[in-house]
Amino acid sequence: MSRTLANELTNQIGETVTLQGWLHWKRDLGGIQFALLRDRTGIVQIVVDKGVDLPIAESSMQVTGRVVQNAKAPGGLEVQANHLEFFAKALEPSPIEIPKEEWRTNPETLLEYRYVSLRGEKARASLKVQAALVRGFRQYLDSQGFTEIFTPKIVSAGAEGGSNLFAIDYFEQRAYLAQSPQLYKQIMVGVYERVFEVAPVFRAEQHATSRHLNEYLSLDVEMGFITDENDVMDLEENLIRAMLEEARTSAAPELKLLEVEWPNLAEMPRLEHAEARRILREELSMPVGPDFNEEAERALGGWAKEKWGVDFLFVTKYPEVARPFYAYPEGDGRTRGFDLLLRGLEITSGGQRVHEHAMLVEQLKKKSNDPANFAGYLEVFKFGMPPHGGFAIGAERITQKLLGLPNVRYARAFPRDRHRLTP
Ligand code: AMO
Repeated sequence: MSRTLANELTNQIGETVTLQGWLHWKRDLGGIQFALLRDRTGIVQIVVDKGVDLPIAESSMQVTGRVVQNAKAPGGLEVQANHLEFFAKALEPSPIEIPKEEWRTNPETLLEYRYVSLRGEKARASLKVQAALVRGFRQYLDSQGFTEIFTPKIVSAGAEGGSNLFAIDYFEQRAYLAQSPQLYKQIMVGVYERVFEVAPVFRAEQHATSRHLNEYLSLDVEMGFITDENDVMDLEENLIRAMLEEARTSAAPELKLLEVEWPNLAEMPRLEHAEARRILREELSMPVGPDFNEEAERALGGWAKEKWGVDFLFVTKYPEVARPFYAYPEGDGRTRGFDLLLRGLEITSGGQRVHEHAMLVEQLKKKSNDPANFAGYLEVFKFGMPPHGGFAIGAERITQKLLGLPNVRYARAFPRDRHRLTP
């Protein structure tokens, strides 16, 4: 037996084929039964004799039959079954009606029964687009001389400051789940100049929001021998174009199914933080602090779309008070740190980093960090670190905004949020 996939049937009209997949849906029309079989490439209509006892939807199965044209069937083809076999019959009706899966139908239920709701077409399509974005990330950076690295996720101190650290018992010591690979990717610049990592990171976010996860996939980049943060933004612009191009070419049916509105990739303007703040205050009448909250980001995104027709917007020269100790200070309260917004949501933080030992100790102290806690990290700065910088893209956030998902949770197979540890 050789298996034919749903998307290969157009070449097999009139022939007998064997398909494998899941019973997506079934309907008994008295004289005849219709079923839909779903495999990794699509959905096929199956015509089944009335005498056959079809099991519950989501049973896994094999169908042998003849491929015929039928204008009314999905894709214009159907298979007239003459033999059916079931690998594992579903034991009970799925708690989610998979063919009717809808974004807005009770999100809690979709997440609760993720082990089956993920089989829905939109859920599958979303994560497939994400896989293509991540593939594009790797491919582009490979092509630019970057080396992929794998850094520890059990660490002795937080890298991003703040209180959102998960503490764990590490034998006799206190350890933490890594908030980011920040310190390690910098150390690795001293080894390879250009590095990237694709790995989960952990944030103990106190509040459940539509854009925060407690575990997310961080797409990290770090590069040495830069002039300033503009080199880093130049790289990120091209990287994002390459990631989206990979999605556009390798996940075209998924993007179509999700009715994705393609963003403007031609321009990604760079707006200084002080100017962004002025716009928010004066033009949009919004009270703003040094770090923009969700509403401010959304307003700024809307402003940039209306004014310049852009979807991506860099906010540059973040003030020191809103950045971690490793951000390179300009000496006037600003840093060489930036954020990138997509459709009014921060999808990236990045910038140039401090590369001199003395300045780094200074910056740590300024942020009330005890340099002793960063001893292992500081060591490398005694050994000729070049000017360097980088950024991290939140994989779920870019997926969420590209696809227009209402919640970042749908951009992760098994989201961890304030109240969710299963499935
Ligand atoms: P930052 O903390 O801003 O920077 O995180 C970088 C990017 O990660 C995503 N992100 C999140 N996504 C989902 N849930 C969360 N709780 C969450 N927190 C952050 C966002 C954000 O822009 N070390 C720096 C990066 C660098 O400078 O290289 C860092 O981690 O998309």
